Amino acid sequence: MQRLVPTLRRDGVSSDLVPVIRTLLAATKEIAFRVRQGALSGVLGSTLDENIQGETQKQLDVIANQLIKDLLLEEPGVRAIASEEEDNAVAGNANGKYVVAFDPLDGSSNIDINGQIGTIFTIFPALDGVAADSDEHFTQPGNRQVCAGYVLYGPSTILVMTTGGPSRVYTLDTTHGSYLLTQDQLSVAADTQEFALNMANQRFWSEGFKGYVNDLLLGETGPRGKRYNMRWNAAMVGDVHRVLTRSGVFIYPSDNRNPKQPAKLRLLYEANPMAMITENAGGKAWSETQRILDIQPDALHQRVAVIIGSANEVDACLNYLK
Ligand code: AFP
Repeated sequence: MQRLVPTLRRDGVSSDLVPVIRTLLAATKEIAFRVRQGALSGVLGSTLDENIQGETQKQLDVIANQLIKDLLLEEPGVRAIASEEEDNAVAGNANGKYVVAFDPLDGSSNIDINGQIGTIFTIFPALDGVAADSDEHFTQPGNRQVCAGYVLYGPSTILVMTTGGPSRVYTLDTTHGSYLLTQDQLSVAADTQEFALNMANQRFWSEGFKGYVNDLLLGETGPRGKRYNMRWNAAMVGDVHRVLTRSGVFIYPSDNRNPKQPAKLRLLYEANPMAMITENAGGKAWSETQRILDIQPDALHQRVAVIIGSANEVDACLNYLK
């Protein structure tokens, strides 16, 4: 089985970018270890406890953020980082060529139930002439990403990543601490009979979206003419991984629960990387009115609606929203 670095070389990844990816993934290996320790992770001593000044017991999501942040800020190729857990961009090396954004522990409510959780990340080129700590580095549209990936901490630890070419799957070999290529190319079927969305929000949806879901539920007796099944993990990383593996559509639509927050998921470190991975696996990723990767961000923690997965199902959903 091929290791990560030879695979990156085969994909023509720049020699400046490889160490940035390796550093990021080194942090995920430590997180994977912490996740496996579960409730013990906050009480067993390790080098991490020394790194986080004075804190010996931390929530896993705080630990995950600190780990990725600490390692990336020491990596010479990183100009800045942004995280779901940080209000603003944090400066790294002023000469670094890349900026990295991440959701350190997606699906954090699943920590307590021993369910699926993950890390989602994206890498952009740093902008010339822009201060290292400026949020501006992170307001580039997703079509400028040079790498997008997620690590799913499930029964095994899986990395799904694209550097512009195919979306590839690696599995963490815990005996040697290496990510090994286990699926050369993900490919999402265009059609599906599976959807993932939080049905509890139904009354807050637009009429168009209600109509779409209503027709899914009618199954073979309705206009869609086939029976659908539903799955919901409460962790985007797990739901999107299932969609990419078995086909399906993952949707978090806009809603009117809170007028100040019409959508839930974050563009920078959730929607954009998942959109690039999905498109490079042959799927489709839209917000309600445009391709996610073409959205021009106006804020670091901007939220967007997402419709991601099997291309024909994404199109079918979009038809109801016109
Ligand atoms: P947290 O990681 O902040 O708990 O949120 C996870 C998430 O943003 C995304 O991964 C899930 O798809 C979504 O929230 C689940 O949201 P619901 O609370 O509506 O189930």
